[in-house]
Amino acid sequence: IDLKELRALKFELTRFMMAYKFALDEMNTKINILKEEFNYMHDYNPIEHVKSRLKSPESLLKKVHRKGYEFTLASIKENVRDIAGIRITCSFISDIYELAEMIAKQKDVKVVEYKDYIKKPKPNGYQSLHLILQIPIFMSDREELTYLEVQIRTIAMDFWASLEHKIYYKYNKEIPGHMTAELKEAAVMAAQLDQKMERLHNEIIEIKQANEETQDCMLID
Ligand code: 0O2
Repeated sequence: IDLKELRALKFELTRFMMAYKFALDEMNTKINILKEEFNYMHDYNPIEHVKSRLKSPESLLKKVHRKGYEFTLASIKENVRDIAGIRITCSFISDIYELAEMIAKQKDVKVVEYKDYIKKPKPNGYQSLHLILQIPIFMSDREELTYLEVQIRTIAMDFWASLEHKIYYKYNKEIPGHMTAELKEAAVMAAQLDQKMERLHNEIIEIKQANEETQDCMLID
């Protein structure tokens, strides 16, 4: 490969990755708008935190190799749909579905895949809602439809997934048998905690609504 070819390749690769960076920028803006407006309407903030990342070149190459995809930009673009990833941590399980719906019903967002690992957790206990989206990115000379993955989970789900991920890599992806069972047990406990918090949250909403109704009645009287 000569210098001219190398320059052309670098140009192509940089432009390829730019689309994903723009997809993240666009999605982050959408999430911030939803967050602010939801806060205004419902008087509380359903989003605890948002983290976005671009897949590293190393991790991207590993995935292409592992899945046996063709090594061309066109094939990578079509097959690797999590080059741009956003993880949203919500307060309650119901917030996850509400937020997913708010994202999915936007006109320029197409939900390509909807993977509900909350209703149906992975065998190891992993829980999260994954959306593979396609959004248009408007470049100087074209419109590029770009895939991105949005993972939405509660704080408890995130806590479990972060530590499980650390343990998984600590043991070089071979977790001892008893730990697998204990991790799954921990995932069930995290789910129970989420359900308890959801019940408390609903109770508080009901009390608040009842108080508001009483106040309204008093105003009318
Ligand atoms: P990273 O570093 O987070 O990007 P694939 O994406 O093709 O490998 P699949 O089945 O299409 O697999 O996607 P899946 O499993 O729905 O989602 C993959 C991503 O979800 C992972 O990305 C993790 O972020 C997360 N995830 C899925 N399963 C688990 C799990 O058991 N434990 C933890 N901690 N996270 C999980 P990457 O690319 O593996 O890593």
